[in-house]
Amino acid sequence: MDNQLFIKAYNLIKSSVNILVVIHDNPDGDAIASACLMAEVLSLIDKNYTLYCQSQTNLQFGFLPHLEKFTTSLINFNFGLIIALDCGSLKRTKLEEKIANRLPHQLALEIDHHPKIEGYADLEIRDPAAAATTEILYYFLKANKIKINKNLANCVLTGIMTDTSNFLYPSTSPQTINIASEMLMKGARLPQIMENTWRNKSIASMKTWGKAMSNLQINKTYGLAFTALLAEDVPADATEEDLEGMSGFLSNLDKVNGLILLRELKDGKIKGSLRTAKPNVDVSRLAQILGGGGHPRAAGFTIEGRLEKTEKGWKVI
Ligand SMILES: [Mn+2]
Repeated sequence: MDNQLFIKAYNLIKSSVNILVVIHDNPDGDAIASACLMAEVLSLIDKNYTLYCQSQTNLQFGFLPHLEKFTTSLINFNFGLIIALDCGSLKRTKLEEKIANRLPHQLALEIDHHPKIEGYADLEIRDPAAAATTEILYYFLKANKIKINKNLANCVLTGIMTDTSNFLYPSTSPQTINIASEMLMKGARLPQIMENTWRNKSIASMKTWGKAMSNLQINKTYGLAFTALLAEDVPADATEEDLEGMSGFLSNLDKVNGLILLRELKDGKIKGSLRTAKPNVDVSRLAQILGGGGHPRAAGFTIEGRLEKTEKGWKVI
């Protein structure tokens, strides 16, 4: 990527006062690690900043720096600079009105690895080939000669490990592995990251995953695997984090073009997750038709409705 763009971004940050860092709702490891990395950079140069996420950020990431600074509500919107990280689209910031109607002196910087949906930022750094937003942020640190301390190394590696599902997804490039290796040498703690992001499954989580596995079916016409979770299939004490990573795991199924996981949410909606391991299949196109989005290999959507089991499979009613 163009070093000049990263230098421009850092100059913009350095010349700004009162900065807002925002990530997408229901944040994943990459989004949270990206925000924590930016918070560390802003702390190192003594900037005033606010970390915002509409949803409560998961305590499992408590090992990352500045996690405790996240807020789910903003008192005002008098920020000089808004930095959106890993958001995919303006909609997922959950501040779309405020950002779209910001005052002319309020600038927006977007850093993301999702395919472009709309242009709203004054400065946009996007690389859909990057395995994680923290991978792009690594190049931001390098271009600006910011010394990578243990905190920054932990953030970069957490984003990479969670967004590639521990190097499982094809987005993992030779550079991704090189960066991960460099982060270990700079003090990132891989065992701690794995303990907190992968080896932390609860019994409710295992039971839900089991239910999704036993409901698996294959549509021979499209070579697609699909499965569904009704509201009653999910134990009451299961959290969103318990269900994280499930579709990625199910997509390990052999001899299919992809996987669709449908899950009834409590509010009368259905959440769909799409995954594929095939380089010639783009599941984000189907997700977009259904009002969602994502990457070619991993995408999702939310629709209104309930699920009903029929002879042929599942029907949305
Ligand atoms: Mn990401």
